[in-house]
Amino acid sequence: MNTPVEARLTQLCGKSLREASNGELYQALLKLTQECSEKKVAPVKGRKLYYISAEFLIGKLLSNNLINLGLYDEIRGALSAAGKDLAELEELENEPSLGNGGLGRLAACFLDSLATLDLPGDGIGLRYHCGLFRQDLKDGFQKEHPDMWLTDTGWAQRTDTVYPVVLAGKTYNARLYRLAVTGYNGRTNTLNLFDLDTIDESIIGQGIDFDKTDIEKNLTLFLYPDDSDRAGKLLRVYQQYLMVSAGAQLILAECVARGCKYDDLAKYAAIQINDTHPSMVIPELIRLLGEHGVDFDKAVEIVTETCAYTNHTILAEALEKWPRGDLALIVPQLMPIIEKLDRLARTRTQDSSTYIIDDAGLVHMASMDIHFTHSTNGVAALHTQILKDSELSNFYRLYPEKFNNKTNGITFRRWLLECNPALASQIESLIGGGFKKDARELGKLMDYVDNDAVLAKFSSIKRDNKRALADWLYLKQGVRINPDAMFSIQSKRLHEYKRQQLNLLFLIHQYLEIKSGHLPSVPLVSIFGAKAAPAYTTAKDIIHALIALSKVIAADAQASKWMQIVFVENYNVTAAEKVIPACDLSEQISLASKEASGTGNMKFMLNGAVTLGTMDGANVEIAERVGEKNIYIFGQSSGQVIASYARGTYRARDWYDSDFNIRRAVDFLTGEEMRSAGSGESLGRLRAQLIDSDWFQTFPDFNAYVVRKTQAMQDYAADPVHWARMSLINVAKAGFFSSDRTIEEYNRDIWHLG
Ligand code: 26Q
Repeated sequence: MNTPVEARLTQLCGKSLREASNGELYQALLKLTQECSEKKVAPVKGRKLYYISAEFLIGKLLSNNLINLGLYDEIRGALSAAGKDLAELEELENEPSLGNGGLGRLAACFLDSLATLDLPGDGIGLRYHCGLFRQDLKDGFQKEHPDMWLTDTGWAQRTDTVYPVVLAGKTYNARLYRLAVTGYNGRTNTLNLFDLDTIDESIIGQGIDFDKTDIEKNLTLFLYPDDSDRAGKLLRVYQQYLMVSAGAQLILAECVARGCKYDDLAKYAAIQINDTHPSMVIPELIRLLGEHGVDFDKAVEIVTETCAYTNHTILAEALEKWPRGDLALIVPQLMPIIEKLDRLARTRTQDSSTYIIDDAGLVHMASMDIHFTHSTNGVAALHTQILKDSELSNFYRLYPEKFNNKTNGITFRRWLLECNPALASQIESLIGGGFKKDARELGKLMDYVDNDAVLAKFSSIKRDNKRALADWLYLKQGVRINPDAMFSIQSKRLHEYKRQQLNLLFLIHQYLEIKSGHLPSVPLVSIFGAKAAPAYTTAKDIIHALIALSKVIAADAQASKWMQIVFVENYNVTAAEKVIPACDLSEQISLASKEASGTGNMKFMLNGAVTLGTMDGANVEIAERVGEKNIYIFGQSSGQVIASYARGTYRARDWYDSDFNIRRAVDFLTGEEMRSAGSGESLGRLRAQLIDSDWFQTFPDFNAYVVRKTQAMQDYAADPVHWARMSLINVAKAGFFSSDRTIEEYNRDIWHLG
């Protein structure tokens, strides 16, 4: 029997499903989804949200869209009846990696939730020709290659809309591309991405180097890697202004088309500024309103009422500050406005730490955001508290009413239904399908914590997922891992504050213990997935050390029975969907106070992993919900860390000198075994960096980490049923971390849409 959907698919193929090639089927499915999603575009009545972000890490869209449109099972069935495999078709899709990590993925989850909740909310961003670089780990070092993801046909549709944008006195045409965002059983919204027609991919040279001189050819060529050194980032300013100027013109055009007069913009639009990357939208809107006859004071009032700002970090080095000379060169039209805003801010406060332009002539983007938006939010309870108490305390004193928390969330459609269908259907068989729209219903799983049959089923799903990951890794990288071992996974950007080096030192310690006859309670497979910013030497040294250690262990017949290290090459959304469902122990081990929230922690929890973590970011809220018996917490508190930074007395060398285990592990880095598996130069640099600086305080938490991780391994080995119960409790308590809840809070407190 041919269903209407199947009939339409066949029609779009122009031949039977059996005769069609995978390529033809993929194109037909793309068309079919587009047709179906267009039917769900709904008119906007009241206020509409514009989420402006330099990054939208949306990942592959085929399965996601089929699930959200309710077509997944039907299409998969029809394909399989014709001898075709949906998973194979998915392989044909390039992943749009239009983000670095958490902030970009958060934006993608938010778009999914907005559409699912039937809220009018569109994204505004850039159509990078190359997303985050492709990572290659041959020879034990990270090499970067351009990620050419764009194909002639794709999800983002070219439009005839172009907006003029003036950069350094020259006019460029920003072309609008529109990508449909489908909600789960909800409406269709739009991700608006801007690009220039003149981009020239042939100017890419070695690796990800390219000719930096010609804006017309390179402006949207690359997504900028989250870089540790901020030098030579002028192109970032060009990109940011292209995005906000075209975005602001789009917003005004849409609102005017709906009947907005320029002075009632706030009734039609809410603009969320995703970190400081889009902050220039504030002066740009004031400038554009001015062109339409709105005077400066009124424009400031309108923009303040329309815009809100989200802070994603307390790392001082990541807060954007641009030399006024650079802005005067690239966006001279904004300088008089930024200067006026600075003078206006100074009439409100004598506190020079809150000025927009400082004595050195640096323009502080976050300061402009806090003064001239009506809301500043942090992304987890602890992070918001730290903003109020220390990082932004001077602003908090000035505007206590503007500060609020919005704990991050993740979309359960991608991070459960799509990536872990077996678990999703097991949950549905127990508590019904209501959790797909109302994640809090997962709490009903608590009725089964003592049900042995349910726990056994949970364990067997996890085992299957671990086997599937093992097969995938073998296929992709040729490594074989033991699916019966405990899987500990740390996958996230490589950064010293996230402390992959702490995990590294543990693994060295474990290896040395095994070599001295102290066997662990269970074999451990340690899986890493991480990209390092191309200019971030220490981060690259940590990758290299992990790979070298993995070789040392693999070459040792005794140790390799007990431990194995695998570095997943080119970790991205597609890899995350394979890795996360297979995890037993989720490593969330940042230095307390430094990880604003984390969202990987939520994805692992939702898929039944137990967290090993510090009291940082959203780990605190996870611990609160699952209870201390169902999470492994260790390490200094954020209060202790903040006090220690204030004292400035931390000396890594003292710990190295006085602690045998630390010294033994650190010295192993440059011992014979490691040097024969890796580069003496890189390993020596990492060892010196740890002893001479260790800015993110690995050593003080080392012993506590060893103790807690060893405990987790013992518990896992001793009582699998107990472990399954902890796993179930983690899933049951994950409901709070749905991005649907986060978006409802943004809407209730900040946006007031519809
Ligand atoms: C800035 C200037 C020049 C080049 C790059 C950048 C840049 C790019 C990306 C700076 C920062 C980012 C990304 C930051 C980020 O992902 N932050 C994470 O946001 C998540 C969502 O709120 C949190 O969960 C994480 O804790 C936070 O680290």
